[in-house]
Amino acid sequence: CGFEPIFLGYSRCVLKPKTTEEVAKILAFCNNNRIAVCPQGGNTGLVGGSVPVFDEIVLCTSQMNTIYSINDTSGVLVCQAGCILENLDKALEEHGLMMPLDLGAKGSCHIGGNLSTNAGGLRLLRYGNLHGTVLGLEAVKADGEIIDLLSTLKKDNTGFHLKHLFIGSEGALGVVTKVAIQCPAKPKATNLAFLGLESFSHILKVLKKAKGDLGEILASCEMIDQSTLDVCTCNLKLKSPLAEFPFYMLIETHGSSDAHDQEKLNLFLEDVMLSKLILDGIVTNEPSKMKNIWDLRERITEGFVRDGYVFKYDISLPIEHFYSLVPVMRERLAGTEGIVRVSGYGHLGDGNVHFQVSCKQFSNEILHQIEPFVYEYTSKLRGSISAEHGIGFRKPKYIHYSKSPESIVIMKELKKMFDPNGILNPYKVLPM
Ligand code: FAD
Ligand code: 2HG
Ligand code: ZN
Repeated sequence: CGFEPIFLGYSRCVLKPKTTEEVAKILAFCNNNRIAVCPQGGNTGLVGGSVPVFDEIVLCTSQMNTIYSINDTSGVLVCQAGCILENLDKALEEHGLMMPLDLGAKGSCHIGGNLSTNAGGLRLLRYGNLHGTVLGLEAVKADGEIIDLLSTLKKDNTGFHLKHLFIGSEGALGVVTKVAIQCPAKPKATNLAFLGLESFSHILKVLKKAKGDLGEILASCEMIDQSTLDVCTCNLKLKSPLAEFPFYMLIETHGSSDAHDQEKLNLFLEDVMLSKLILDGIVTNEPSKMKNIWDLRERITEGFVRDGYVFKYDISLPIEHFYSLVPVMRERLAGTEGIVRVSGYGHLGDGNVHFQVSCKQFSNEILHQIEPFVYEYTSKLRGSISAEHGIGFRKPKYIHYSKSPESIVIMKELKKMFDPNGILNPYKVLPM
């Protein structure tokens, strides 16, 4: 993605198969010879799942980039797992369609990687997650057996829904080779509002009102605090169209009629302005202006890297608690040397906050002030310690904060059944 890697790995061998049959042969050989394999897509994952941590061979899907079909009427796209998300979006545009997911890493991440992490992103609020939009997939088990689950049907209740096991399993149960995905119509009208607000309680009120007033056209609802926006304006020198406010919201609408959508959006904005829920705001449907605003959101990950070392947490919390970790942690870390910022932003409409503590350089002392506190805090509120990025190499020992001992046992049993020799992505996802 053009910035420093978070995890450094080591591998003597990278294989780039072109077909499912080649993947099957590689896995059968590795399984017979007990060679560990790390499946890799665009390598944009944020928890180290795609990094060969010891001596695994890398099985990279970058050569598996064929689009098989796009059906204009049903909206179903069928393609190989190594297609880059942004390329799929471009190919769909000619058919009046778009991908149901969008994320800052779209220029590099692969659809197979997206499935394997059950990636969320910026428009999940409107189009749902991949467990809903993926109609079918093909995967190869650790022993090289090809499992054809590549249905293109919207409804199919015949037996257990095995595809879901591969969605979000981070390459631990098999290698996804093909995907069938339901794509929505590309909206004819897109509008984007960027709002400045005084407090998080106002954010909650604006979110509730946006859901009620914008209804079916609400596509994204993101929030950024001032300290986070600074990583884009100060570190990356991006320009914000608004003055400084404690909080910001991005609200995007997708619809089929500009006049209808603008009327709704303008009435909503007038109301929130008059009732002083927002302090200032701009709204635009000009593509270049929308891109500049989305850059302020999508380039946050990159901006943080310039702070030094970033402790990052990807957390789901009940919506009232979405931002509560930030003030709690600011107090906990007050006076600690080397801290650059403690801040939060994220997918407000999905209850998924990205919480970070950035420091000039890695410090064990700071780490121990944050962890395991941050996981205990999340667990007490019955939140998730990984909302959308997965467990990868970074978090197996923390999975119990979000999953019961019984469910971890079942996960281990499933792993044994799919991959009895443990060759697929060892040391990842499940605790040893
Ligand atoms: P990789 O990083 O290569 O792999 C991720 C995991 O999937 C690994 O465990 C790997 O072993 C496994 N894997 C990859 N391909 C396959 C396959 N074909 N079969 C089986 N296993 C496989 N994530 C979000 O959810 N929402 C966001 O908004 C978001 N924004 C991001 C913005 C930036 C700037 C960056 C750098 C990352 C962002 N991410 C986000 C994280 C990341 O982009 C996603 O997790 C993405 O889905 C990973 O895709 P990838 O192809 O890069 O997978
Ligand atoms: C986003 O929403 C991504 O921008 C990345 O999920 C979050 O860098 C991160 O922690
Ligand atoms: Zn995110």
